[in-house]
Amino acid sequence: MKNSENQPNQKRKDLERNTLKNEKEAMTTDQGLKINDDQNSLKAGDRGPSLLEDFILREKITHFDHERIPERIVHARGSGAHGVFKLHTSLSAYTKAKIFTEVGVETPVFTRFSTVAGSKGSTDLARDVRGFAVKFYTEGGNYDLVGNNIPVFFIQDAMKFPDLVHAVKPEPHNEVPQAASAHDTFWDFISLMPESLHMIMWVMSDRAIPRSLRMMEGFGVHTFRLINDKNESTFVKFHWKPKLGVHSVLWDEAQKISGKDSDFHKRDLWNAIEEGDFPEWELGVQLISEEDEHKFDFDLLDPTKLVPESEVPVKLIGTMTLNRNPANFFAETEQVAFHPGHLVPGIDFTNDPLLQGRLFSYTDTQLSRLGSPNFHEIPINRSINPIRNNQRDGHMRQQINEGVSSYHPNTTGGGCPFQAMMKDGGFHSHQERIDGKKIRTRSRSFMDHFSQARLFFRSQTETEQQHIINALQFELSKVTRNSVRENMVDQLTNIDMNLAKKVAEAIGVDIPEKPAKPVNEGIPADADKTHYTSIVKDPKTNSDDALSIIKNLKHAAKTRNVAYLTLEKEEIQGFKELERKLKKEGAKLKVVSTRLGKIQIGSGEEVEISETFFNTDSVLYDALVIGGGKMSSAELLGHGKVKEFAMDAFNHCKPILVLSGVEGFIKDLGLPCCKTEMKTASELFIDTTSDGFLKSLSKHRIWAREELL
Ligand code: HDE
Repeated sequence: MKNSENQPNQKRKDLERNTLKNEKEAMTTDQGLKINDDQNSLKAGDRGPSLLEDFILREKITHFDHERIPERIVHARGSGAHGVFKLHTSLSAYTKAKIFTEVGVETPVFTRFSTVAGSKGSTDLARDVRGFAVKFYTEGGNYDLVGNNIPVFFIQDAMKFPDLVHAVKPEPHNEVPQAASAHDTFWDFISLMPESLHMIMWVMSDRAIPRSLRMMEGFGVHTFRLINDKNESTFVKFHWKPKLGVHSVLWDEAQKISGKDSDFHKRDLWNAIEEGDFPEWELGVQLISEEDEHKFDFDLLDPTKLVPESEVPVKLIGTMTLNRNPANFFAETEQVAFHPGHLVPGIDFTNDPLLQGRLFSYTDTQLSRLGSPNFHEIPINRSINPIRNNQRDGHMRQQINEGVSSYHPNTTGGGCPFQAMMKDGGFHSHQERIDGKKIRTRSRSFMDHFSQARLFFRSQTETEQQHIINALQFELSKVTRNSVRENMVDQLTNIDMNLAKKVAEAIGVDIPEKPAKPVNEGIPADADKTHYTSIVKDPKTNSDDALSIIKNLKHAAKTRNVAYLTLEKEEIQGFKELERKLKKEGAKLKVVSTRLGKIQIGSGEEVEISETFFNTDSVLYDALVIGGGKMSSAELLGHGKVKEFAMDAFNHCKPILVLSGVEGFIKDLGLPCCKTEMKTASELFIDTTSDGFLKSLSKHRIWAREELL
């Protein structure tokens, strides 16, 4: 018997022996009874019927039958990790929240990233907003910053949230499509809701198809308040800036990844943490004084607007490092319960009507999802500050409250628990003067729906603008009702005529000649229409570089995966040298060939073939090396999968290194751009030296190649 075959058996034997030896690890029922036979149910005779008496079988099956809980109504699919937040710059002039004043203190955190529309088992690479929720376990109680990877939202008022979610979820008659906005109901709703257009620009941009959860920005979205120890308030917008920079994949790539590895983001986050490449983000704040509340040409309370970084720079204050994977997905990532209303003294809300609605929704949803008002007692949700109050009982109560007193004020419990003074950390809502009629309306200051959509589009590079156009063409081409496509093009005319024309061209809609009158179907029948008419104007600034991914590109090859393609029969040359260079930059080189096993690498050494052409794919790598050795171009081309691998890498603008001897391979690939004339490697933006390749890798993609396609 070969050694490799023997190993698992040996392991199994060791395991069995240990289990028998270690009495403490004996299997038990939920009541603690040691189980002797977990393989067979209790029967009347060898081949007879099973007996109702078999409480062990019943317990096991009953528990299994109730294993599932309702998934989150939105953000059902997620990945989480533990970590720490460490402050490096104090905000003590603005807030009394200790996490933002005590420099150097490490606060434990649990962070969950998610997609929004898809169900729990859907793909990671859907075109969608990503949730970015952080729970800080502070000594003053849990603080949750429940944000997204896009700084604005689709709607201005919580009242519209169920409509938005119904529109984007799979259509109710046939439950199609899963985790996709490219369908009639979503675009019908959007085409009638101009307030969503700014967010639509972001969702159609590459932000909605991140390369990795580790390479996304995060935003608190709403304007919040910081409150200092003099009870003075400063408006604040929160930002998370990833240390690895912001990077995305291409839409064609995203769709293919969804088929090849729908856990791509989950696996990437998990592996990075397991390998010690701990993802890091800088927390940043934009601070706006109370006096400046009205100095902007939009309303700070409107969640469809951002504060341009060109107007208020982001001040970086601390670092979040995710350094530990959950031990159990269900217990931690699934059961974690975030809430924008989980606050600590020093942070407070504003009257943003979307935020105000969220403050109701999150506890309400946990009651049906986790099934009890005691969800705060689940380990992942527990505050590190002891809980003392007069809330009692309820399903699955864990805390054993002693004594006779469960009310306040009392003498029976010696007056405990006491109310905390403000100076001792007692929470006190910010006092804000409110004078107004009770009225169901939207402020006129919320009616400019286009200028920031335009600012976003105009701030993008040409490549990024083209990606937005491509995304809109794709999404709207999936809409079956022509009237919806027309309405959508009308909406786009108010953002940018060129954008609207290019989209119209591809989706069978008449090319618009002038901006259309904005629609707003949601106006109540007897409302004053002038109050609701959209304001169409230019943004104050014409462009803000912070909004573009490419203009802020962080050059780094760190944690990138490079595939080294080779046919198994050849000894591969120069591998060690290349691996060393990549390793120095933090990148990983993996050999992909026709079979698993080992391959010779020159000096008599061997290297592991970690993937094969049949179990992996170009879209799962950041870059490609086409191996040296004695393989001929014809041999490589003869292998269909090698060809497909290389074509995809080329089309997705990935760095490619062609080692000497196989340069001809690329020329013979039959690239669309080379049909009439032969192009050289450099004309195709392909590297032939490892140093050039490393530079390309650190730039993420060779966008110039898109022009050849
Ligand atoms: Fe949420 N949202 N949301 N949301 N949201 C939920 O709460 C809701 C909004 C966000 O990883 C739900 O526990 C309403 C904006 C994240 O567990 C639910 C409105 C932003 C997560 C809910 C919004 C978010 C949620 C579903 C409009 C960015 C996942 C499960 C008024 C600032 C948290 C749950 C996690 C989850 C309601 C809008 C972020 C139903 C009513 C804006 C990251 O309570």
